[in-house]
Amino acid sequence: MINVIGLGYIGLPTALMLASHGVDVIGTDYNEKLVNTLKAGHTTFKEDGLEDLFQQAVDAGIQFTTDYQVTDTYIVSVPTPYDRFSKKVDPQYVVSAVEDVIKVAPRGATVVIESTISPGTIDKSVRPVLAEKGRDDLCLVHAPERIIPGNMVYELIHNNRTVGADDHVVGEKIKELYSSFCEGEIVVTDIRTAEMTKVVENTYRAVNIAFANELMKICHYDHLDVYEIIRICNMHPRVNILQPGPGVGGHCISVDPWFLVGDYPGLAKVIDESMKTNDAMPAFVLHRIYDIMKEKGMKDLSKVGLYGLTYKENVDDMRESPTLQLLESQEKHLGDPLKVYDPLITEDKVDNQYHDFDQFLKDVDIVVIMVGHDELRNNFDKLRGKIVLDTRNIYDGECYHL
Ligand code: SAJ
Repeated sequence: MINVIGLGYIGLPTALMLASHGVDVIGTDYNEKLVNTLKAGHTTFKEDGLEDLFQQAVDAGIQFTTDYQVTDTYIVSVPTPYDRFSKKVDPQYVVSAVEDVIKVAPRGATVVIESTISPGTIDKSVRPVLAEKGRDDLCLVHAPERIIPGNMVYELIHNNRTVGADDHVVGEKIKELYSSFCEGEIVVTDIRTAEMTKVVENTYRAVNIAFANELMKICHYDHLDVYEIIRICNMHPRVNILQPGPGVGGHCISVDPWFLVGDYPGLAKVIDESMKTNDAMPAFVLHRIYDIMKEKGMKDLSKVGLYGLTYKENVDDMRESPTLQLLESQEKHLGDPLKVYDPLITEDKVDNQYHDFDQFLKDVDIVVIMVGHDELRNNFDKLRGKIVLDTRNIYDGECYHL
């Protein structure tokens, strides 16, 4: 039996995937409300294919509980927040999950950490816990997840994976476990290499997006079309530039690269600048809004509406969302709060939030496209007659760009 600890964005789909592929799974989370929701037969967030997968796992006998189980394999997928000041990873949830596992784990059990951690975290924060409790018999593995919100179920099956282990035999055993559902290649390596690869993958993307954002500013300054330039450059066989945007959100690309800056401050210079470039994008969008208002002779900020609150299209996840960052930076200017609408955020999360697209459009003159949800792409005709600032380069009508 596998005990999956932490039933959030990564732990839940992983537990469901294992269960629906014939593995005996018990999912544990300390959040009683979440466990009760799952027990009542409901998923806790929206994701393509998750409902079906949930049903298959339930039919296969998956169980949910707040208790840690006595078993030979644990998969820990709890959050790893970062300290905004030091930029370092905060491993408190991983450490406390491991402490709880230690209390029940039989001798020789394997503890797989899936949570993203900065290079060296297992040596610095997890091994000392095992040593202190006299549990060096436990086998440690780091198997970082790689799935992208919005396409998680597909990617769980098709992505390649990395498994880092102290002991190659244990690594191979865990590789076999993931092979129950993963059709991609699974590389077995050591723990420090696995830790580093995960953070490097997200850093590569963050630096590439920062490059695109910088190109956008250069092109904006010189009245060039950055999207056309990137499109043409990407026709070169060895060039693949990502897209500029209103900022970088989510719990990965906007967070993980800071671990490298925090741990290697004198060395991670390109990464540091890239993160600052991306973090400055929401304020840049705000400046563009002010420019447009000035050009149109408008003074009333309450006539400006932001479309989209999530960190990217077609997910209901608001973590580190550029829209939230923009609102935060606007508050500092003490202006009237901007209006906001997102079809995927049904609860009230910010001031002046709308839950009806038509009412939102009725009340604003400027629409800022922050997120390209399908709802918007299918309703572009509703934007006709509005002043549109499109930060995602998706709108087919006349509009402003970044
Ligand atoms: N973004 C841009 N321009 C682009 C692409 C993205 O501005 O060209 C923005 C998005 O709008 C969003 C942010 O970047 O705000 C991040 O979105 P994303 O879709 O690029 O990535 P995430 O954070 O949803 O998922 C990433 C993935 N990592 C990589 O592609 C290297 C995923 O595979 C990881 O599993 C995930 O991070 C994670 O958990 O680490």
